Amino acid sequence: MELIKELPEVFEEFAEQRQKAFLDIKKLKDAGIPIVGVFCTYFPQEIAMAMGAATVSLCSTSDETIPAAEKDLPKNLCPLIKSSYGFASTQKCPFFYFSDLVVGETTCDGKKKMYEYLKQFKDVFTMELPNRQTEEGLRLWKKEIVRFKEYLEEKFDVTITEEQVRNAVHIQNEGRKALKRLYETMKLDPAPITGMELFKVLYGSTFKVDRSVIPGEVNEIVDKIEKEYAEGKMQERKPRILVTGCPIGGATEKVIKAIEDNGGIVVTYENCSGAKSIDKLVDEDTDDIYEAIAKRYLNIGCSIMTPNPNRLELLGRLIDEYQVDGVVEMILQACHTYNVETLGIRRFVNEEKGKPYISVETDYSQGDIGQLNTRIAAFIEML
Ligand code: BJ8
Repeated sequence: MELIKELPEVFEEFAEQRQKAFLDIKKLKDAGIPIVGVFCTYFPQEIAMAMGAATVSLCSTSDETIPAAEKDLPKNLCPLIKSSYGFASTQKCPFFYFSDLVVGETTCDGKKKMYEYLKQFKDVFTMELPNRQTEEGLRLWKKEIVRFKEYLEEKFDVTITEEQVRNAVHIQNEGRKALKRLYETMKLDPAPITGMELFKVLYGSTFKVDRSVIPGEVNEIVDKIEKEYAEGKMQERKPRILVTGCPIGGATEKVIKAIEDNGGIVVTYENCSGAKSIDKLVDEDTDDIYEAIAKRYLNIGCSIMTPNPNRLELLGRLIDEYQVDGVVEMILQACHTYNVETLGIRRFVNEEKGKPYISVETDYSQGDIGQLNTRIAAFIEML
């Protein structure tokens, strides 16, 4: 059995996509294309894409700007929120700098209050996301999506047609299908690539400014992985880990590294860096495209929803389909909604799925790497 050492060139391209996107965005800005900066998986990307805008994920994954943020915000706030605010206030995020508009959603308390202050630096449009996945909630969210469309039309003096929205939905769905095809290669046992390699493509894809290139590029990677696997190139058999919890990226990649440096392999990500943002498509075969978009996004199983059954549904499915040996949950310090949900997640994983579970709480510093390694190594050893 030969281990994969090098990845196809196109994979490397994804790993560096965030840096590349800085230049892409500058070019688009110079060409007069509207830039919309976003933070969250609930953002209905198709609406901004429909008017020809480029959407960019704003910087939020480094501790570099946290000291600056702590001048204005409480210290005991989630690092993702402080980092986001710090990047905005110091103008250190090129994506924020070039954005014509920033869109937020009423998700967790810390984020929605932080958006109020972001208005000092940029135009901010905050969408009212209901916290319940009910019929009433769906009605409100659909109204918010239409309100966002009308806001864009007025602000940028454009008309967004239904055909443009449907076209954007199709592009996004094709991208989701390709990314899903990629992460589904991890159902193979032994796994074909490492969890870090998978993560690099998933994370890199969120910085692809031209979303229509995703299917071609990702399918090329999948074809190569499948071909090499058939030829015997794969990873060693290791305990198969599912990662859940808060979004991972930048500083918190240390958790993936700790798992894979200590004898495990991440075969699936349930969080916003993985399946949560890709799993479901928008129904294209519908008379009411706005309702279909609203349904698809409202059903995302984030801990800001109460109750939050869709997280358990996805988690259970992934545990089964990926033959998971253990679940690692990463909680960002002061993230109350995910932290409170750990009790229900632990019970579900232990009692309903019969699998071991560990939660690790961390921030954006690198000071706890020793402790993370010790705890995760002990967890993997008992699998
Ligand atoms: S859909 S996970 S991207 S809200 S970690 S800022 S919840 S205190 S990031 Fe998230 Fe959208 Fe949900 Fe995904 Fe608040 Fe928690 Fe911080 Fe969080």
